[in-house]
Amino acid sequence: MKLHVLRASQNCRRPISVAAHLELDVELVDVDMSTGGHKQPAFLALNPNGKVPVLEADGYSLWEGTAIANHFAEGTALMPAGKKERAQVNQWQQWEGRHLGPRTDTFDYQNLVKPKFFNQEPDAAVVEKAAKGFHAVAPVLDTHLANHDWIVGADLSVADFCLGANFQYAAFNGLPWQDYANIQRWYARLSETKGWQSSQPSFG
Ligand SMILES: N[C@@H](CCC(=O)N[C@@H](CS)C(=O)NCC(=O)O)C(=O)O
Repeated sequence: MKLHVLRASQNCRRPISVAAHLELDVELVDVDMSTGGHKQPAFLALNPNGKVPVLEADGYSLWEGTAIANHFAEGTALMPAGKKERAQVNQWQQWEGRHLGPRTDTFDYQNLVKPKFFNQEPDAAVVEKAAKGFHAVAPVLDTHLANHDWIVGADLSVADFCLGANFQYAAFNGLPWQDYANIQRWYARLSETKGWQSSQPSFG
């Protein structure tokens, strides 16, 4: 299987970290976005959205990082067997995609990507709006983690990797997460896992 990626992206970190944790035989293929590699016909045949990540497997392709992460996790210890727990994995992933991710993405893009790749200043108004949005949703996760070591049940699951990607640059992208001690402790726990350590991207 080939996983086409931009290693620095939080969307790609989700399936990359799960594959690394499970030691799956997945070849990472770096897509050169600077030359539009993701808009070429061969790439668009795999993912008509022209975005990474996309999995190229035997006879099929799969896009959306969380969907790929779940596909990898299926049938392993990272995907709970119980119906209730699987629904909770789904719940947190949906919440991440809709409420948390857009806010953390903004910090990555405005404070890291724009200055480094486009030589542009962050847009202060956009960052301020994202900070407000982040503070509106982060307490939900922080409160949950006050009495849970992991996102779902008692064990590490694919949900931890999917949510963890939101915080991969929090130490230096200006994300205002300082007051969320439970998120920080959980993220430190995730950072000790094999999958997280062996998928650490270098930004740039
Ligand atoms: N919802 C998608 C988002 C994928 C996405 O936005 N990927 C970015 C990299 S982080 C991309 O390929 N952008 C290129 C473009 O939009 O032209 C996922 O979670 O996989």
